[in-house]
Amino acid sequence: MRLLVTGGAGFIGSNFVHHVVAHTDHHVTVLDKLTYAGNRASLDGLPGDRVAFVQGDIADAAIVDPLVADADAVVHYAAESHNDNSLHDPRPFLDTNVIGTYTLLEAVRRHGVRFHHISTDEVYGDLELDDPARFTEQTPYNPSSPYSSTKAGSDLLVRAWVRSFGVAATISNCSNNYGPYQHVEKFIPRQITNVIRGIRPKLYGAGANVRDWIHADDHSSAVLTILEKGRIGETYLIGADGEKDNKTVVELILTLMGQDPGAYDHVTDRAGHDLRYAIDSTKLRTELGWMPQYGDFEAGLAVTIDWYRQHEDWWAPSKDGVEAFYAEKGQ
Ligand code: NAD
Ligand code: TDX
Repeated sequence: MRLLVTGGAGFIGSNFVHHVVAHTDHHVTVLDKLTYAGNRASLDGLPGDRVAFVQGDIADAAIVDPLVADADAVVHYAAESHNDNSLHDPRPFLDTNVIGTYTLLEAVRRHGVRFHHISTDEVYGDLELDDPARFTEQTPYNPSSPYSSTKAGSDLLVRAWVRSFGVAATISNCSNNYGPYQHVEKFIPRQITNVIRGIRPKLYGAGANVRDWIHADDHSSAVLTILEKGRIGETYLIGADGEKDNKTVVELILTLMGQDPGAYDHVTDRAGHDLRYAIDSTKLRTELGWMPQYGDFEAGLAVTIDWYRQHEDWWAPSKDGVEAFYAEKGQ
């Protein structure tokens, strides 16, 4: 297959391109705008006869149209992805997540191309900390932030284009990813690189908020499974039973890096901070036979810490700017 991967120079998109090259014969064209979050170096080392790169905006129909016409399937990762940025300046989230997705949908509709839309569990809002429930494909949409509301909007556009125009699309909603190539603005890489730089990790509020962690490579294998075996028009939730509160994760990072597990600061909480996300991925596991491979979060985190230790050249150019942005907000 010839895959068009949008956002393939970002965190999860680049992990997916590496996964596809290692595990399939597919050819990949990456379409990425290279915003602050995109990094061409995340695709270094991949074979030129398997992976092509085009710099461009998914909201630009003139760029999108010929690339979609040449593809057998589009896997759509490109997005503005950071909640804290969406609280500061929501506009790019509307432009990319809503208008960008609309532009891609119109192109796949014109050319009859298969579409897989990457989304997030945040479209479902949050759960109480003491609620035993987890999100399923039936959970009503209830997004909290400008980021998650634009992702919810993009999911609904995909559903409408399936129903109204017969577009051959699937959707997946995944929980929090960790692994290599994640931008230092995000929770886990921020704390790892803080410790490397001798800065104390920063925990929002009390740190009781729970996230359901999955390794990015498990997300990639799930997306490939849905692309190959998923039923058109269906939504699949992706998760690996990795619920942890933020305080536990910070303490684990400090311990794995040989520091005092209490050597972190509590900082100003995020506005509207979602309490807990948790995914029930029974449908994907039973209907499509997918299983995560990275069962041990602590082992996966240790490998991720090593990656950041060995790739300071990859993350260092972004670090000071990100910390200055957080410092202005008391975070
Ligand atoms: P990221 O911010 O690391 O990467 C986003 C990529 O999209 C970057 O390379 C950026 O340059 C590119 N991009 C942004 N705007 C663009 C535009 N207008 N045109 C073309 N390219 C553009 O994000 P990520 O964490 O890798 O997330 C990827 C996708 O996965 C997003 O759709 C996100 O909603 C979803 N998701 C993320 C997580 C997570 O834990 N990070 C979990 C579930 C779902
Ligand atoms: O310095 C920090 N300290 C802190 O306590 C940062 C950056 C975050 N946090 C908290 C906020 C969250 O409870 O850690 C948790 C994780 O934060 P993020 O890495 O910003 O992720 P989150 O807001 O949960 O969203 C992520 O998962 C779902 C991705 O960024 C989204 O793109 C995805 O949709």
